[in-house]
Order: sequence, then C-alpha cells, then structure tokens
Amino acid sequence: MKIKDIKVIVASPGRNFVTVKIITDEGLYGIGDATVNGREKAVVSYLVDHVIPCLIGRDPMQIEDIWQYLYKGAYWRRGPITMAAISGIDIALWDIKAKAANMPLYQLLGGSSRERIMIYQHVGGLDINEVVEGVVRLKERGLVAIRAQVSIPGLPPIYGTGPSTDQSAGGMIQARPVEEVWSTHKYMPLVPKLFEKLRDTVGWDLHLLHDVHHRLTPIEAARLGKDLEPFRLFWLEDPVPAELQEGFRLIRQHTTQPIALGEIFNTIWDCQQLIAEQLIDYIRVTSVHAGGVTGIKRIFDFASIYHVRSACHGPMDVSPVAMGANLHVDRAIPNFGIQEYSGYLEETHAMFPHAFAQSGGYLTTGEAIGHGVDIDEKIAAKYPYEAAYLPVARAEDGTMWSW
Ligand code: GCO
Ligand code: MG
Repeated sequence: MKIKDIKVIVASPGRNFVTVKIITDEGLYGIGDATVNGREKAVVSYLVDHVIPCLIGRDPMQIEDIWQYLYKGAYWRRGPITMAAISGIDIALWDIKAKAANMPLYQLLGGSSRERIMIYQHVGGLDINEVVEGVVRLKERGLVAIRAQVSIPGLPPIYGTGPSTDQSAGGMIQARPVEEVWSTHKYMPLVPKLFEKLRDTVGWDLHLLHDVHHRLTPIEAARLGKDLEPFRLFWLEDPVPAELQEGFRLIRQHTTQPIALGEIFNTIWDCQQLIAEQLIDYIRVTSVHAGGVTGIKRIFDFASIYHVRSACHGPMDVSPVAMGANLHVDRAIPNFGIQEYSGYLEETHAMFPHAFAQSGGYLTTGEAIGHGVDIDEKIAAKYPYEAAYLPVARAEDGTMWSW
C-alpha cells in the first residue's frame, strides 16, 4: 500500500478546524486532526509546503517510522506547529491501519480496558449562585464530573473563570483577541467559597474540577490548593505556567490537592520531570497536539509507571477527529483518568460524522472500524476559514498576564 494523496481541509463550522485526509492507492483513507486554535494556517503551511511532498509514495503502514522521519528528520524538534502536523498525519495513519485490519482502533492498541469513558463538562457563571444552578442542571442530565468556574465580582467576566468558557465563548471569540482583566488577589478567596457552596448543594458524590488557566505562581497555587482541600476537588488544573517543571515541587510540599496539567504540551519532554517526580496526578495531553495516537500512548505508558493518570484535553477546538482518536486510547490504556468533553455545535457534529456517542456522564467509542470519525467535505466547503482568537488577559494595572 502507498500514500497516493494527502488533502488538508480547513473549515469553520463555528470553530476553525484543520483536517488531514490521507488517501492510499488501494482506496483506503484515514482522517487526522491538526488544529492549533488561533494559529491554524501555520500548520496548514507546514503540512502543505514541508510534510506532504515528502510522504507521497510511502507505505502508510509504517507509522512509527513516519513519526520519527517527521520528528527527527526536520532537525527542528518539538513545538506546537510541528507536533500538530505530525499529529494530524499520525491520527490518519492509525485510522488507515485499523481500517486495513478491519478493527476499531482500540483493538489495535491492545483491546478494551473499560466499557465507557468518564467525561467532564464545563459550567461557568457570573456569580456563585449562577454556577451552582448550572452544576445542578448538568448533574440532573447525568454528568458525574463537572468543571466549575466563576467570574470575579467587580471585574468583567473573564475567559475560563466566567461564563466565557468553551461552550459559551460566544462574544469572547473575535477576529482580534479581546483584552480581559485579571486580579489574583480577588480570585483567590472566591474559589473556595464557590466549592463550599457547591458541596453544600450537590453533596460529595459528584466530581468537581477547577481550571486556573496558568494564572498563579507556585506559592499562590499552594495556598489555593490548601484552601480547597476540605472540598475534595477531583483536580486543580493548570495552576501555574508549566515551563518551569521543578516549580511544581513547591505546590506538592504544601497540599494534597490533585493537580492536572498538560493541555499545551507537545511531547513527553514537556512533562518528563513532572511525571517522574510525581509532581502531578493527571496528564492532559491530547492526540492533536502531542504527536497523535503514537505520541499520547507513549506519554500515558510512561505516566502509568508513576501513578499519573490520563485526562485528554477535549475542548471545542479539539475536533471530533482528535476526540475519536483520544477515546480509543482512553478505552485501551490501563491508567485512564477522565476525558474532557465540551460537546460541539450542531454544525460541527454534522461536518464530522462520528461513531462515538454520549450517554449522561460517559462517552463510548462505538465499534466502527478505524477511529470512527469521518469528514463530510461538502459540508466543510460551506464553512470557509474565519480569523478567530480567544481573549488575552492583563492585570488591573495593564501588565500582560497568562490567560
Ligand atoms: C480547557 C482549556 C481550553 C483552552 C483552549 C485553548 O481546559 O479546555 O483550558 O478552554 O483554553 O482549548 O485553545
Ligand atoms: Mg484548561
């Protein structure tokens, strides 16, 4: 079998997606996701100008060799654009291999370790009462794990702490990034109050999660972790920017609050120390950003030695294609933790017909061969690329902040 053609399809059914379609000379094809939110076209150029010409004529069955060829062969290693391009190709190649084997992808990865995959979804609100109401509503729909975020009183709603989380980002996504205002000292005492009220209302069975979105320092994160301990959160996500891996030691010295990290990581090298020193509990790499099925499987296998569990990033900008690939890995690995699933707009569901399905707080992969997600190119043609950026953040004095 040989790779005959590779198409890159860019479409915006509500969000921009970069989809790779690898077509073989035997008629089999595979689909991959190569989307980097807000930097989509950089990946398109990387693929079209530098990757695809080198892959035509190669054997699509040699997935590991093609991965290494693109990783080592470029000389310039790692980085979000390179790794998203590798991811898109890798996910499509695994799809082809599973189709050639006439199996659902999870079977090729070792078979099924679980029947269903626990997910979490997001609730945001302008004040604590609004968030509590939202959490109660999702719980009634059968969710067993919910991420809760609240706006800071006196400040406009901010991405990731207010209603402007993924599924309701609405006005927050613009052709140029909106600039938002952040205040650490107003945020810190508010979050424990939110989770106290949530525990009083929904009890202790529900898993509650919170995303800090990289905005604190290690000692601030340690303080927040200690303050949250009585409410037994499933995790505290991205408390601190993670370039400085050893910074997480400080958090660990002070709190037993479980920590989740890794949605912007591309390789095992971004989290090698965090995992080997057991500085985190959940690793949030996702197939589209961390080297495809090959990349995340390698990271999760490494993490399993250190009691670190998987938690694939799965917001709306991770397309249903990467979601499908994630779910097959989630199903197969021994150290699955949880899967983020923000859900998708109707247009997105229609453009990517998929075998995975939600039932209450869980997703199932379905038994379709391959990863079970396709692209409808006629629908895709109706939604051309649109410039769209998530907001950026500044402190109240104007200092640029992590968002
Ligand atoms: C999450 C994330 C997302 C990211 C977004 C960036 O936990 O799902 O933090 O909301 O901000 O995916 O493109
Ligand atoms: Mg996050």
